[in-house]
Amino acid sequence: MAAAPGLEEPNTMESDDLPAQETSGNKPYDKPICLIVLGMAGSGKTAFVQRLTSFLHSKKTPPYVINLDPAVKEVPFPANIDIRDTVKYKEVMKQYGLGPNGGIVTSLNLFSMAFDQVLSIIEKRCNPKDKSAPKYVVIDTPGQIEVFTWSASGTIISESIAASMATAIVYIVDTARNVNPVTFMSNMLYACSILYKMKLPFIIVFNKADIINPSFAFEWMKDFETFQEALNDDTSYVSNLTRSMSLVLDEFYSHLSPVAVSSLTGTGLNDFLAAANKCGFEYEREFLPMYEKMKEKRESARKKENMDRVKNDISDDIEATMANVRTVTLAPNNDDEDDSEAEIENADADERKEGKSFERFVKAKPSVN
Ligand SMILES: Nc1nc2c(ncn2[C@@H]2O[C@H](COP(=O)(O)OP(=O)(O)O)[C@@H](O)[C@H]2O)c(=O)[nH]1
Ligand SMILES: [Mg+2]
Repeated sequence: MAAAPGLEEPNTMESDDLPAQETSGNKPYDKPICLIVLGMAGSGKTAFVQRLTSFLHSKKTPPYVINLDPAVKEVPFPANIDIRDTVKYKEVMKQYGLGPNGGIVTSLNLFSMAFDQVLSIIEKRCNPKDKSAPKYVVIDTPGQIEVFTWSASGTIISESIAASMATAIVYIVDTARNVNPVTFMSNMLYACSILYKMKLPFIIVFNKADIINPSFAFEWMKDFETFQEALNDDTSYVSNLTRSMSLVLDEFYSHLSPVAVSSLTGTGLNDFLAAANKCGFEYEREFLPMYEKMKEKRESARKKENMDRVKNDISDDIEATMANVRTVTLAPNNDDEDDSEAEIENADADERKEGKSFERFVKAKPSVN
């Protein structure tokens, strides 16, 4: 394997040493943007959210921060919404007889059921018309990545937010653990699968840049021949597969904004914000139309569901009315017997007619559905 640049370097890297991002000519995206922070356990999601939060505070643009990790002991940043205030993960484990992983997944599922309320709070707080409203919503997710990426709750949460404001996935990579090209490739394949699942703009953050300069990863992503060279010494089945996969991933890389960051020292955060800014425009250009269609579909499904409920209620009411009318018809009445019988029969016929005509009206009105 070719040695990655900076592999033996001490932790002396400054911001200028990091790969430069294209920041010039970027118009500022002036609406709020939500950043969902994902990554393997220990990659530094929480540390990144903490560092970004304090960086944004220092720039006088404090973000709106949400912690979705129910199992974290201490949240090292000021969270505006903390899942732990709503769901006690240890209680969930006890109540449902679950282990730690099941407890975390179920806690997130329970939280996602009330996410409509959370979303309306976020929408109110981040109203784009309010000049002092937060420009960034930052979400920290549970340590184990699959809890969010392969659960129904993760999809519900990310889709609900993305239907309401610009949203991007921030995928954190532990650079020091990805110097091996085969490990790097498997991490990128995971990132790729998340991109296709989440259908949102994507930023790859090569974190822990203070330990090792991520320029080797940038090279591998830019030029697959360099990556193939890194694999040269390895002729195993996995590395042969990796070689072929690298060609496939070329297309994936072309849609990415990779940035090098150290959550320990805070280097690279300006580059990160430039990438987030680009994602805001990308969301509006490529993803918003899809989310608007999804919103419309969901809205019309909701309308149809309400209409079906109304139809059911109506036919229940008609049946109940008919039953009443029949009871009244059968009840003995000695006064003006003939007159009242005739009246009831008329009412019965009228009810049937009204019921039928209302049913016809409902059926003939597809636009209401
Ligand atoms: N040197 C260094 N360590 C980091 C950096 N980011 C995170 N860490 C450490 O990596 C470990 C895991 O970080 P954490 O944020 O808890 O990871 P999470 O599970 O993804 O939330 C902690 O010990 C952090 O101090 C970084 O940029 N540089
Ligand atoms: Mg964490």
